[in-house]
Amino acid sequence: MKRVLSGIQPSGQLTLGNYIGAIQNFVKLQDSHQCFFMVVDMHAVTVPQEPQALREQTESVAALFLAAGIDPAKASMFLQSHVPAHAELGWLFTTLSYMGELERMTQFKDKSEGKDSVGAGLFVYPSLMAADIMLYNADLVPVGDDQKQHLELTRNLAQRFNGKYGDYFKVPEPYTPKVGARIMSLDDASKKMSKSNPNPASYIALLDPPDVIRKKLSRATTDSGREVRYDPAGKPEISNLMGIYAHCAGKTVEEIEAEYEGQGYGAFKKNLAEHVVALLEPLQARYYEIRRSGELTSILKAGAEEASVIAGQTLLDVKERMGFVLPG
Ligand code: AQP
Repeated sequence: MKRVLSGIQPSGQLTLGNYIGAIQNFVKLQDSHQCFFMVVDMHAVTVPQEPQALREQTESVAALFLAAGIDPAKASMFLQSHVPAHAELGWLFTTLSYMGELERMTQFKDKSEGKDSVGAGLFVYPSLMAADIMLYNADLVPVGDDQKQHLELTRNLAQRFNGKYGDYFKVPEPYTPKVGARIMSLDDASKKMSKSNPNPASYIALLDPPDVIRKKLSRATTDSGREVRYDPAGKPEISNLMGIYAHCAGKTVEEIEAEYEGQGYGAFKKNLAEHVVALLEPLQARYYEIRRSGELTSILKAGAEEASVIAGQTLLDVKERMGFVLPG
């Protein structure tokens, strides 16, 4: 069975972008692949986090995984910090990484832009991400478009390791949705929708109540004109909303164009909100049930135990190949 690994940072409230770009595919892949899905809490601390908020967001992301349909009987689900091999292989991969290639990462440039001081963790985090994937020798990594550059680095590091120490790692492939791999901000279609955006009107959070969703979508910026037509270059804002519509309603963009021919943006946005609400309402109900049940702790413990078996063996193999003296 092919292996799948992916993770999401508990760096804010999960958004519809995270769901469409990544989580939806996690759920799809768990039936046919051996899957490992993590809440990457060690990545979240590469930017400042309040301890209480980090704890809450970490549990929230894990509960949202379950609410979205990840089944712990099919996929191992765990917190990154519960499997210490991630930090250890992360360090070894940092030593394999070059400053120049890390400096080229656009996410680092975006997140460090205009800041007086930037943590070193933010700079080396792509090496940790590479280690996350390599620990499970994953074949496929379901991610949104914004993570493709980090995955390219992962592929390079895997090949670099294999070149130096002999073939060991697979070279993983990204797995992205055809439409919706990059959901854009509701207030600015030149920026991706992001959970850490300080403006909540820029994203739909998976836990936004129905009325908040309706309000955010009715106020979402749209291009001038009134034609509901999919043209990401010429009409980026309406095309972004059409991508969201396509996922939530299970329709193609061509079907949506036909449905709204001659109707203008108003009817489209109103129905879009109802499709998003219909998708998220049952997910939210399951989420609150999961939080109340207290089952999360044991699911995460079991997931970390399953992951540790594979991660621990990889780490030993890597250290042996690199020339470390293994414990007797
Ligand atoms: N706007 C998006 N459209 C499609 N996919 C997206 N993803 C993120 N934003 C979009 C995908 O969701 C997963 C989450 O990855 P992450 O939590 O490690 O961080 P990220 O990619 O940096 O996502 P955010 O929401 O923008 O988080 P912050 O604000 O903390 O940086 C990835 O698979 C990502 O591609």
